Parts: sequence; structure tokens; C-alpha cells
Amino acid sequence: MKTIASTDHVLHFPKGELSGGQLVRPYECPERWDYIAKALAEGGFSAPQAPEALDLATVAKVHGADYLHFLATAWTLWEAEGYEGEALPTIVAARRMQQREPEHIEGKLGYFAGATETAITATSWQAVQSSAACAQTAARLLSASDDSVFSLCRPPGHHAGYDLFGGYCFLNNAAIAAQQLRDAGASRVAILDIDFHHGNGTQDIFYERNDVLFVSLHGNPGHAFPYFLGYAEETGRGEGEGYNINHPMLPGTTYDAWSEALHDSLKRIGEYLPDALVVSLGVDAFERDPISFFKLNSDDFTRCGQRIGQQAMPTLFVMEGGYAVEEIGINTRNVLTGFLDA
Ligand code: SP5
Ligand code: ZN
Repeated sequence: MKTIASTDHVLHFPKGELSGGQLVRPYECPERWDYIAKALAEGGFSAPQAPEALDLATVAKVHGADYLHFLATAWTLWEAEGYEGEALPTIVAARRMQQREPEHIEGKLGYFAGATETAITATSWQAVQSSAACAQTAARLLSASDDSVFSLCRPPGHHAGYDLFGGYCFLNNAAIAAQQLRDAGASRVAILDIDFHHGNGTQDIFYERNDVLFVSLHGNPGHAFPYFLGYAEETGRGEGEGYNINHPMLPGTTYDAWSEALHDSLKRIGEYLPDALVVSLGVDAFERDPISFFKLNSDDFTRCGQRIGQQAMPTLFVMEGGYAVEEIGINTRNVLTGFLDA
């Protein structure tokens, strides 16, 4: 299994994340990438390959043009105001407000914010594009001949909606990979999202489409970020009706219950007969993750990978979350080795 990764990830490292009423050192930090790369090297995986240049035409099929322009220019506009800190939204386009993009950068940040913990810095956009390029390059390899590929994306992507950033995400790497697979000839693509958090951005992007099936296992949104999406009754709309499946689970969920949802999910994915499977691979379902509440242990991630491997489908793993930094490498590698050993 090849790994696609870009050292550009270090260009996104805000000093602050808004958490618990403070600006803390971000949970989503560059060391995450280092631990994963190290664990893969120690596990005998081949050295990561750099991505090809990102094709923004593919990105523009899953994100709005106004949003992409915002991401590309946000820092310049912010800096021009003379602000001292990193770009963070302080107001959002909430209920009963106008849904209209303002001229001022503070307004733009709020208009495109899906959450307010995530800062934009001077060099974030380059890191974000390189992360998406990893997913796109991995999708190209899968379309060409590879049976499975791992895209070591950082920053992650599954909270990025059609025109929303937040939850540490800017471009939806898994959605870009799925779109790339479709454009290269796949009739149907399934996305399995096993990150602890609901993949609200991915759900948003494909909610009215039946060519991409989205299935997510996650913390019940009544109790967990992103709070405002991820309930079981969200099943898709229009042509997409029946092609969105959510498995919210309560605090304390262990592998016994979690793996039942995984089995259900993979059964449904099998029935869909996809040409490729994209796995949004977060390992924040881990028992010692600092911001999550599931109870999977490191061996459970191996079992999870084995179960996914039993589908025997062309599979692209896209890195999402996981904040128990010292254990993120082993947990990620366990999913991949489990998959390969299935
Ligand atoms: C990709 C991904 O996993 N994104 C997760 C984004 C979550 N951001 C908000 C987390 C709020 C957690 N607050 C709990 C602090 C516990 N000390
Ligand atoms: Zn997560």
C-alpha cells in the first residue's frame, strides 16, 4: 500500500485553537503527521510519495467558487486590517440572519464558518491545497491500478462543507478523492467515515447525490461536535434520498457496539456495489483521545481494518482526526495492517 503525503503540512500550524474559553495549543498539530509517518516506516510501509499538483477543477465540483476565493484570499484581507492575531471568526451567519457574504474579512470569516475553533494563518492555504492534492493523487493511483492507497492528509477535511470551514478542516479531502474517482470512471463511490466526529462536511456535499454513498459512525450529535448534524434521520434529499446513513453512538461506546455499526455500514456499502471505497480514517474513537468519548483500544483498530479489508474493494484511506498524538501512529498503522492482512 502506497502512502501519499506532503511536507507542506507544517505550513498550517496555528498557535491558537479556541477551546474551553481559551486559546490553547491546537489539538490538530504537526506532530500528528510525524507520528503516523514514523509508525508506517517502522511497520515496513514504503516511504511516502509527494502528491501531484492539485487540480482545482475537481475541487470546484465539491466546493463553491466564492468559498475557494475566500480561502485563497482570507489571510491577505485579514493582514490588511492590521490584526495582531490569527484569523478566527467571532460571529456566524446564524438562524434568522442574512446569508450574504459581507465585504469585510470579519464578516467573511463568519459567513464561511461552520465552527469557530479553527484559525487561518499566513501559510494555511498552501498546506490545505497540498493536503487535498494528496487525496487527489491517491485517487488517481487507485483509478489506475493500485488496490489500496493511504493519503496522509493534514489538515483533515471531513468537516469542510460545500462552503464552510471549521473542525480543523478547509477542503474536504475525502470528497475530492470521491469526485476524482467518479471523474476517472467509477460509477459509484462509497465513503465510510470512522472518525469519532460526524463527517458533516462530507454529508453536506453529497446529500442530494446518489453516485456517492456516505456512511458515518460517530459520537451522537446531542453530545458531541459538530452538534448540528449527524442524526440517524438524516438520510439524504432528492436523488440522494437513501444514500446518507448515520450511526450516532453515545458516550462510552466500546468496540462491541461500534463494530455492529461497522458491520451494518459495510453490509449497506456492499449492496451499493461501489467501484471504490473511500475511508475517512480518523482514529479519535480511541479510548484515550483527549476530545472524544468512544472506547476503542489499539487492537480494535486492527480488527476494524480487517473488517474493512474483508470487503475486498479498491480502498483509499484518507487521514482525518486523532488527537492522542503519541498513539496516533500505531492506531493508524493498525487499521492499515489489519486491512492488508484481511
Ligand atoms: C477532524 C476532526 O476530528 N475534527 C474535530 C474538531 C473538533 N473541534 C472541537 C472540539 C471541541 C472539544 N472540546 C473538548 C475539550 C476537552 N478538553
Ligand atoms: Zn474527529
